[in-house]
Amino acid sequence: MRVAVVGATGMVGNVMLQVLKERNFNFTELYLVASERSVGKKVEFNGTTYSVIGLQDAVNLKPDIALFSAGGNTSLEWAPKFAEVGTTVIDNSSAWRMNPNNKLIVPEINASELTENDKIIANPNCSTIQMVMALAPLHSKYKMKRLVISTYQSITGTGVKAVQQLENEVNGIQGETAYPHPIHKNALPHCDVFEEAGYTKEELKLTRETHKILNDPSIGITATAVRIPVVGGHSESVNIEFENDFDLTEVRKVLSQTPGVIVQDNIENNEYPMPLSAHGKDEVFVGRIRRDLSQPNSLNLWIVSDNLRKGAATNAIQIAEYLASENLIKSPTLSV
Ligand code: A2P
Ligand code: 11C
Repeated sequence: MRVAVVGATGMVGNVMLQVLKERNFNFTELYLVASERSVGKKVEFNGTTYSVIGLQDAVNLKPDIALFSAGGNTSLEWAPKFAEVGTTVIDNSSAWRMNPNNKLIVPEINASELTENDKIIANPNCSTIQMVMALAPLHSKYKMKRLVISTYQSITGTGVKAVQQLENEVNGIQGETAYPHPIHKNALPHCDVFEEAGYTKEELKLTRETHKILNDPSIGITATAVRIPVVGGHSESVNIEFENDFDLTEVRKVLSQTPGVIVQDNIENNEYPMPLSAHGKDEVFVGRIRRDLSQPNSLNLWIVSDNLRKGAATNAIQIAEYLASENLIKSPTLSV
């Protein structure tokens, strides 16, 4: 398998490289791709020095798989060019997610939708992935009617510039900023851009992507997404109203038996999921599991995961692993 990582010099690209290595992803060649600014830059990875290449050179190399995390505009312009030469693109941006012709995949939930004809596959938004990982098994069992979501999101979701902004603010240095306000000692109810009806794009992603992944647009969903000065992962408070009643012990059992989900819920010992403990891990952590006592059939969960891992790099690489294991990747050099 010849693999290109597009956006290899960025936050997610970097973690993609680490995850490829950790999971022993079977690649014969690896192409590190970034903007023209980085072309020729040397990157050490797994004992080899790679020279960063540009997008056109990468297309010309016709990789089997391109893992994209270089922003929506780069994906919109370049993913079709890779697809045209026969490369299977797994795209971490929001560019293709809601397009009816592109699958939106969390492997544990809906990998079976994939076929060898899917040439641009969308990786969902980080805050959506971790949430649906916990909710999908509960939806199958009790049927979700309505979700009320509040997120507490890591600055790593914004990228290198945001991490730099926090560092500068902590050190009292003036510099470029990623946010319209200070992030140090602050909370911004503003993730991604403002869109319709007063909602941010991040809040709309949580709504629309959840409908698409669970294949159920009937679920009522409302979200508030908040950026906090944290680096290890995103946290989410989710209130769920089900159609059917549930037994709390059974809910815990369902969650603890869900692959990729770990229940961390022992309040006697102050044990609950936190970004600090989720950092660097691939799992989704769920805790504070309790009934909402204000109305029937309702549950509260606290869901935490490393947004750069399961929320981005790991999920994308799991998609690649699934395609490889099911033999759904036709080598471009043979098929085009
Ligand atoms: P570069 O480092 O050359 O700017 P982050 O989200 O962490 O800021 O990272 C964004 C990633 O996407 C980086 O690898 C960046 O490369 C890459 N990138 C940004 N714009 C483009 C572009 N127009 N073409 C290719 N890669 C891009
Ligand atoms: C955030 N979820 O933390 C974003 C980062 O749609 O893939 C990724 C943006 C996206 O702000």
